[in-house]
Amino acid sequence: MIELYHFWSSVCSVRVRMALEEKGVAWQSRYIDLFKFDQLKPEYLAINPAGMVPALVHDGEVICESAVINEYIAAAFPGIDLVPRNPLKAARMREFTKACDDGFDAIAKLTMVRYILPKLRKRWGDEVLREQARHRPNRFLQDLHSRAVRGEIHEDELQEARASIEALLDRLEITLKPGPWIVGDFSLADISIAPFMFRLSALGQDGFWSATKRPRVHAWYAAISKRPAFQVAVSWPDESGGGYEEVGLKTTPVLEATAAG
Ligand SMILES: N[C@@H](CCC(=O)N[C@@H](CS)C(=O)NCC(=O)O)C(=O)O
Repeated sequence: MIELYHFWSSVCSVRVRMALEEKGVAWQSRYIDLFKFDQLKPEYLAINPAGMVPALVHDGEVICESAVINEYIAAAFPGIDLVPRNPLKAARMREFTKACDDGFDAIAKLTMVRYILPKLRKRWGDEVLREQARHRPNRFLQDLHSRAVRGEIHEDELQEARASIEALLDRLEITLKPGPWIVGDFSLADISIAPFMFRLSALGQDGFWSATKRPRVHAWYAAISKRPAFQVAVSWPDESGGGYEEVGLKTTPVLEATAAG
């Protein structure tokens, strides 16, 4: 029995849905609505005391952290190899995944101002949001949410976040030189960054990898968008409705992206 505690748009949840889909693993959905604060309810904290999604439960064993979960999925289930057998390539894959994890804060800041805060405000008043911010699972999220509600995430900070995303994408452009995937064969490295890029594209930031600016990243994103696992993983519905469109963002239609690629 495999259960995944996840949320439709959570980039880390998309990572794990992609890995499960690539492996063809059947799983049960346990939906944690981050806009209803399900992640902070005692019944979920009993599963993941960190109060974050995703969490995978396999035969009663809980595994947390998307990169760790994906390594587990890669090792525990038959099917496509998601970790290279070559130790050096495996090391390169982990280095790249770590760089993506380190880049998460920058994505979270851009996401906060354009998507999360506007969507939360449609459901809750600022008083509730201020209170919930205090209960967020870690210092980074507590600070991000409380400053967002107070309107304290300013353009200079967002500019810094964009610069750090540019640096990660520069690294990706160089890494992709031999291709076709990040470490040669398709691996968890590709899965670790694709959901970040889907989010950036929903935020209207796909100019970061236009064909002229970063041609290899452009071609790589077109190729990964065609993978059925990617399409399934990014298409999980917003179970409380509204999607990205509710706050004026576009969900890049996956099939259209495929046709364009
Ligand atoms: N390092 C963690 C990060 C998980 C994470 O930050 N999850 C976000 C959604 S993408 C979350 O659950 N946030 C809860 C909150 O904002 O209260 C992982 O890779 O799984």
